[in-house]
Amino acid sequence: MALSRQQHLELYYWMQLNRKLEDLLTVMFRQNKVVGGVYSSLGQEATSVGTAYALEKRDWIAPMIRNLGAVLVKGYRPRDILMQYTAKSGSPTGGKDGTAHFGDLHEKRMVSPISMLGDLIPVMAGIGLGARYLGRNEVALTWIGDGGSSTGVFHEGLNFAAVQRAPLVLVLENNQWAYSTPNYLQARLIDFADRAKAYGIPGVIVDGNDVVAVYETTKQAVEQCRRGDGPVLIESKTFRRKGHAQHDPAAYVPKWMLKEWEAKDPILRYEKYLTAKKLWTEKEKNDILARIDRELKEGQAEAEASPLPPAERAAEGVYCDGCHEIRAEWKRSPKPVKPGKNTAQWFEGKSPALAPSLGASQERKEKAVVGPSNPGHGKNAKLKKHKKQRKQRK
Ligand SMILES: Cc1ncc(C[n+]2csc(CCOP(=O)(O)OP(=O)(O)O)c2C)c(N)n1
Ligand SMILES: [Mg+2]
Repeated sequence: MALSRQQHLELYYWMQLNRKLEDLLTVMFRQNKVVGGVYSSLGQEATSVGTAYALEKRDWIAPMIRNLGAVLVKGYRPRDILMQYTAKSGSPTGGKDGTAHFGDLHEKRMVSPISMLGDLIPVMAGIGLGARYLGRNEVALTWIGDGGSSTGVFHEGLNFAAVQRAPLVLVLENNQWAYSTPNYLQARLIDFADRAKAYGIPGVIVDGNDVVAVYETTKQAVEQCRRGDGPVLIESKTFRRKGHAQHDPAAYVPKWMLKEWEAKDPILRYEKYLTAKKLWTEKEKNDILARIDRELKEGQAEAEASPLPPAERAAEGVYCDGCHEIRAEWKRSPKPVKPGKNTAQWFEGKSPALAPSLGASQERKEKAVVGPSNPGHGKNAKLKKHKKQRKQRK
């Protein structure tokens, strides 16, 4: 599980690419070249990158507005992003949408974000369950904010995922603010990870500005899901260092708070770590920065040269005319990946008394539901008995 030197350098590359691409988008926004909004993830790069980096190619993500880093790790290139934000015809949506609303269900396995906070949670639980039915051991991961965790669908989705033991990793990015609402007005909790208790699933806390810790925690959660013992809620403690979007100067954020979090900048912190652990040379750092610079320049030139989509295409793709193909074979595998029998490990040290009984009672319940001796019991049998008695009375 330990990261190789090469992987350490990759994490640095992705975080810097995330930041520098957003810096460029901000400049382009001010030049009026961007169609739609730019939502900064300044200070949150370690969360996006570290979580996505813990996944494999076969796994699924559904990003939120501050997860550009994850989108890049999943395989989109700066040119794709720049075309998308400028609504050019070469963009992933062919210029039909700006901002972050794009995805790819076939190659990259990225579900397009939707604006309704929380709605991706049941969607991703379903994707994880779908994979299990098909006998594929894949994990679905999505993110939610401290604010988004107050929605009804957060609770419904996570509860559903928990009872189904869906292979879902939910990363709750506690960046302390939801627009201008501080997180203490969002929930009466110090740790949002405690929300997990309501669903009987593990809730873990990670320092969201420490990319290695984020990666390692997510990797563990992913493995837990692969074993069939999902879902897992990870609270990443971090900070939103810009306003909600470009229009918001965030004057409501106290200066001292901002300063405190600037000092915890995830990229500067990681640079110090790489140097202290002798994981890189000055030349390697400069090469990475030069590569990013080159990729952004090329991407921007390509995006600016790409035309806007022709007006005739406005009606295309509104209704499906063979553009969507159901590729999955909806046959249950003879050997489905079964849900795990207990989640005891994750409860260790938290509630040891509860852990074994939770596993055992769950096992009993699963047998009762799926066991072959079921049909004679329950509602049907009672109904038959009732009908028989009525007949006899007549
Ligand atoms: C269900 C729903 N309610 C309200 C909104 C409007 N809205 C968009 S982002 C946002 C704040 C979200 O805060 P948080 O979840 O903490 O995420 P952050 O912006 O901090 O990353 C709100 C209220 C929405 N998109 N969906
Ligand atoms: Mg927030």
